[in-house]
Amino acid sequence: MYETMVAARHYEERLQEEYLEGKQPAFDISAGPIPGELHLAAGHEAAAAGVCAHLRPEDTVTATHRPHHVAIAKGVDLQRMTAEIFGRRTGLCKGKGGHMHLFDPEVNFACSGIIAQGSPPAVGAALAAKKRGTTDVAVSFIGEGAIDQGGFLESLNLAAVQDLPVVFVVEDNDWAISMPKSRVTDVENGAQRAAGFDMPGVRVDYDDAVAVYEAAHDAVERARNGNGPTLLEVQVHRRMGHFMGDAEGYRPDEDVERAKRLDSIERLADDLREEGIADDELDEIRARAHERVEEAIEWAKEQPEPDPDEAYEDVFVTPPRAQVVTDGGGGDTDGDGDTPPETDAANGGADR
Ligand SMILES: Cc1ncc(C[n+]2csc(CCOP(=O)(O)OP(=O)(O)O)c2C)c(N)n1
Ligand SMILES: [Mg+2]
Repeated sequence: MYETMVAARHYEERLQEEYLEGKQPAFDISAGPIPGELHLAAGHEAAAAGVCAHLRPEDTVTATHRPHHVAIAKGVDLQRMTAEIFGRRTGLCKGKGGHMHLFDPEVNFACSGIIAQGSPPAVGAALAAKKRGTTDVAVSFIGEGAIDQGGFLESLNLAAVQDLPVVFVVEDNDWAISMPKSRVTDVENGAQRAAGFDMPGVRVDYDDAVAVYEAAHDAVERARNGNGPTLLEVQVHRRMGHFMGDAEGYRPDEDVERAKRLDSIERLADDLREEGIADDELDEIRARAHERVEEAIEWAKEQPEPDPDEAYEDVFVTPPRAQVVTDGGGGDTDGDGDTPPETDAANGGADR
């Protein structure tokens, strides 16, 4: 768990550096080696490591728009995940998904930029496991800002009524972008929601990886043994902005300082030292984790960019291009010879 957490933290710190390259001075979100938004999970590591330590590759995990720590803990291929984040062709989704859309069927991992979107598919995976008679479980990670979403609440209900092997994990970092949780929900903590669905609701009040591990043990075992779902909330801390480039003007300085002070990785290192693990050994683990991250980033940056012609592959519908109204002319009106046949068939070839 320590190695996983160190790797996850180092990964986010390195991605932050890479991301900011070329984006200044006027913060151009599309510039630099990682185009688009980037939500980093520094400060959330204990939740991912403590829960995923109980999982096998066959178990399903769905994560959020802030997915890297969970993906690393679940064992997603770090090189292909990094290539995806850098928008490269050998990425998990051929560079078309980006950092919020990582899918690794080898270890049954998925995530989404639509908040609470992961809960229904996790319930689906749990239902499939039950119908197939396996002992696989599913885990749905969401943020505390998503606990009032209909998809999440309906997922709790279906999981409870059918006793499905699923664990709902709420990562409570106190904020949903700039919105403090006290302004959007009246329950003191997300675990209380479980009572309305007659399932156990457990909250780990501080991001102690060992406490998360123990709470997750009970929840995962309960699911594996056919005894139904659990809702587990873990207090975590957002050490960075909501996304890279967030100036956090809404956030009190004390809150930022507190998040930095309460470091779950340091806490776990202290626990390990108390258990007699030597500093040398901790250094070795850290070095190994850092090396793995550096190798993945180096590898990803050497990967080819996708060919623009591949943009229309792997899509359900060929997106319409900019429409140019012509007086009855059809087909390839821009003369570049690449008229997508579906588009032309759908609109009669009359406009492009
Ligand atoms: C359905 C939906 N509504 C709104 C958004 C915009 N949005 C992106 S992240 C976010 C807040 C998420 O907060 P939380 O669930 O607490 O996760 P955190 O960012 O704190 O990890 C919102 C509202 C979205 N992506 N999806
Ligand atoms: Mg949050």
